[in-house]
Amino acid sequence: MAALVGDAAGSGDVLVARATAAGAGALAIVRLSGPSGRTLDVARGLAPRVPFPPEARHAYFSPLLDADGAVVDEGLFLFFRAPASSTGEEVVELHAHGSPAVVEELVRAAVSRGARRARPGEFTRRALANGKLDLARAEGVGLLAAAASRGEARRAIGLVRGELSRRVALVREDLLGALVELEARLDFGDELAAGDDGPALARLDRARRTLEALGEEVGAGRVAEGVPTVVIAGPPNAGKSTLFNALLGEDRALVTEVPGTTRDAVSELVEICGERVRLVDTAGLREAGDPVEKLGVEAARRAVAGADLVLVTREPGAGAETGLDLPSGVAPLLVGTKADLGPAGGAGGLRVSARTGAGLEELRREIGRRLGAGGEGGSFTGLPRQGEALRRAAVALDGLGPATPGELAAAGARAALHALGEITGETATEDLLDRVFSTFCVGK
Ligand SMILES: Nc1nc2c(ncn2[C@@H]2O[C@H](COP(=O)(O)OP(=O)(O)OP(=O)(O)O)[C@@H](O)[C@H]2O)c(=O)[nH]1
Ligand SMILES: [Mg+2]
Repeated sequence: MAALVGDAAGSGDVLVARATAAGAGALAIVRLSGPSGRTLDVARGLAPRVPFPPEARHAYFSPLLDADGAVVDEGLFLFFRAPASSTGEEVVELHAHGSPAVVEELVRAAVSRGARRARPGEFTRRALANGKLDLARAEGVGLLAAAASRGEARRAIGLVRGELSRRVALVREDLLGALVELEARLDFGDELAAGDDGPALARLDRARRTLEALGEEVGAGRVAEGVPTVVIAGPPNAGKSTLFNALLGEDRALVTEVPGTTRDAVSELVEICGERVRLVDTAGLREAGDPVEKLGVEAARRAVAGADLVLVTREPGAGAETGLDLPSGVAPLLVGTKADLGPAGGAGGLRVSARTGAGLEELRREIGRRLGAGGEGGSFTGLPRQGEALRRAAVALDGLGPATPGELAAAGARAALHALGEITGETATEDLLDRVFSTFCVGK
C-alpha cells in the first residue's frame, strides 16, 4: 500500500482548484490533491458512474455533480495513485466542458465534501515537499506558465527540465566532498600532517570558479521579468516613427514630414526573434525652441539613458554626428533609414526602408542578436534570486588558500552549501517559499 506521502506537505487537506486558465474554453480541468483515500472520497461524490476503487490512470466517463447532487456536466475522471502523480499525493482530475460556471460548481461540490480551495502555487508546493521536483524546477514551472513569448518559454523549460538544478548538484558534490575531508581532519587533526587540506582546498577552489561562472551565466541570460528596452533615437525627421510603426506592424506613432512631430516617448511591447521587447519611439534630438518639444527631447534623452539597445537613425545625406550621449556599455546600432531614397549618409550600419520593408528582417535579426535572443545553448537563464544565491555561494569560498585553517575552509563550504540550498530548496525558509509561490496562479 502506498504510504501517506502527501502528508509530508503538512496540512493534510484535500486541495481543489481549477487547473486550466480562467474563462471559457473547450475543456476545463478541476484538480484535487490530498491524502490517499480522502481525496478519492471527495472526488467519487462528484462522479457517480466511476467504480470504486477506480483504476489508476484510466479515463472514466461520468456525469459530474454539483453540491446538491444535480448533474451539471459530464466529463472524464482520472485517478492518480500516490506517489505516482504530479504532486506526489493522491490526485484526481475532472475534465469538464470549459464553462467557468460549471467549474465553479464542481469546485464548490468538492468543498462541500471536505476539500479546501488551493492557494496560489499550493499544488506545486506539495510536489516540492514530496520531492517531485526541486525549487529551481518549481520556479521554472511558474515561469513557463507565465511565459508570454517563445524566448521566455524556451528559457523556462530549461529550468523546468533541471538544467540549473543539475549544475548546482555537481557543485554541491564537490563542496560536500571537501567538507567531509576537512571535518575528518578537524576531528583527528593531531595525527595528521599540516598541508593535508590541500586536495580539499583545491576542490573548494574549483567549486568557487564554477559558481562564479554559473552566476555570470545566470546573470547574462535574461529573465522573464526584465523585458529589454530598445529605443529609436536620432535627429528630427529621420524616419524614427515610421520605423517604429513598421517594427510594430501598426500605425501607432504619428508620422508627418514636419520635423519635430514626435513629442512624448511612445512605447509598445513587440516580439522580435521570439523575445518580448519594449520598443520606444522618441522625439528627434535637437536644440528645440518650443517648450513642449524641449520636454520631448528631455524625455528622449532619458529613454536613451535607460535603454538596453539604441537604434541610432540617420537618413540619406545626413552627417555622421549623432548628438547622442549613450549610456556606458550600450553600443548603438546605426540604422540608415529611407534606403529607397538614396545612398546612406555616414558610414556603417544597417540600411532599411520602412516604406518598402527592405532591410527590416535583417534589422530584427540584428536586434535579436544584440539582445542575445534566440541563442542556442550557451548562456542559460535563472531568476535574479538564483543568480544572487550563486554569487553568495562563490563569495563564501573567496580568499581560501593553501594556508587557510581547516575550520575556516569548512565554514566557507557550509555557507556556500547553505546558499545553494536556497536554489534547490533544501535550505529555503518558509518565508522564501511563500514569496516564490505567491507569484504562481491558483491551480498551479
Ligand atoms: N521614402 C521614404 N520616406 C520615409 C521613410 N521613412 C520615413 N519617411 C518619411 O520621412 C518623414 C519623417 O518621418 P517620421 O517617421 O515622422 O520621422 P521621425 O524621425 O519620427 O520625425 P520626428 O518625430 O519629427 O523626429 C515622413 O514624411 C515619412 O513619410 C522611408 O523609409 N522612405
Ligand atoms: Mg517621430
